[in-house]
Amino acid sequence: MKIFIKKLPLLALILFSILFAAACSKENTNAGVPGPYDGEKILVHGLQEQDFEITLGDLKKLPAITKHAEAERSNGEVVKVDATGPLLDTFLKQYGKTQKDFSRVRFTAKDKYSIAVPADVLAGRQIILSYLNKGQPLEEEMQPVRVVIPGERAMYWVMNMIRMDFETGGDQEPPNKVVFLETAVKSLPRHDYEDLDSVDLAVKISDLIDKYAEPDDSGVSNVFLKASDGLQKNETRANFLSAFIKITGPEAPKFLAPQFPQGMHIRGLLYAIYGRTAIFSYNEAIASLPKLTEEGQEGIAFSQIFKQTGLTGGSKYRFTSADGRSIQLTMNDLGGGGLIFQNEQGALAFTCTGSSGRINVPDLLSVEVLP
Ligand SMILES: Nc1nc2c(c(=O)[nH]1)N[C@H]1C(S)=C(S)[C@@H](COP(=O)(O)O)O[C@H]1N2
Ligand SMILES: [Mo]
Repeated sequence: MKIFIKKLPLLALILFSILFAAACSKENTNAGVPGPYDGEKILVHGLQEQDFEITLGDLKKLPAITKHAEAERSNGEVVKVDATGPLLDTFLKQYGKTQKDFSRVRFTAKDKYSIAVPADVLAGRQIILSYLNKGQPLEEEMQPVRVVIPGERAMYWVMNMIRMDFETGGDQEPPNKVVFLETAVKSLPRHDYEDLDSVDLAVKISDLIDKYAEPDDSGVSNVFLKASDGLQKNETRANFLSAFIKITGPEAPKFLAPQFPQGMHIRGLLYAIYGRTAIFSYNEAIASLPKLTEEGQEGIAFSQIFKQTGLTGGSKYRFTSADGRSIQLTMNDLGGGGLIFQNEQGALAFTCTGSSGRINVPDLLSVEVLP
């Protein structure tokens, strides 16, 4: 009896080990097990000369891993998974490639959700093309694949994934022009837009770009967007041009489109870079960036525009007002500073004091860096 009691912990340990091993191997046997969605296709673009399709069944034949991962949703809840599937790198190895060979990988879902995983995430993270969660097949609305990137926010975890675009090049050149959203929208058609139980005003991004970006935009394939809370995203040119910017109401300026799932909307948009033109929101900047006060006027420093957008400095700048009038200023004219502010009538303006004394630009529309 005494002996039996003494040995009980050992027995328990052995029993536990057997059960634990069984639990693990159960998960491993489920990896690769055939299922009703194995014929579902995923389109692959940018990996070979021609686009091609693979099936979930093909992915199930690759070595799989299982990883626990947690991520915060936009509403603050935490999503927890034990994701099983091959790594994107395991898939790419068959074609002699790795994640690091690409500037971005865009995943697109059946529900039209899409997101580009940027180079820094590709370089530092494991990307799981998961088809099991906690050892069980995915729910129908997530089939055939849920992308899981442990350590990254849930916006990258594309469920229902049916297309992968492997993109090279098209890296963002620094902008050489800034267009101020608040001035630009004054001359554009406004549309009623229903969002979050309120009807607000929005402009079509295609109207904005037609009127204010460089006429030759044939080279633009990717658009970079940044929100004041730090969110950064890349959008395809087509998605960007098909969308709206909501300019009044909750969360404005907000990038959105009726055909996008909610998760693709961007609230508190600070700027978007299209080609070499940055569309910049003064309202979002004044609400989120350090303020500067000059002679009793509160605004933001001209230098903030450079700091935020990566606009490269030059020796001369062209400041343009809404009526088309413009003025060229040198570094000396600027006196190394300058303030962008909103006057009592709500119009944007620029002011600086340099070697030519005080200079004012009313109704500020844009600033260009001149060669
Ligand atoms: N197919 C698809 N995948 C998606 C989305 C979507 O709308 N469609 N939303 C993304 C975003 S923005 C988040 S926060 C998470 C939400 O995951 P949940 O539905 O488990 O909360 O899924 C991501 N994957
Ligand atoms: Mo989200």
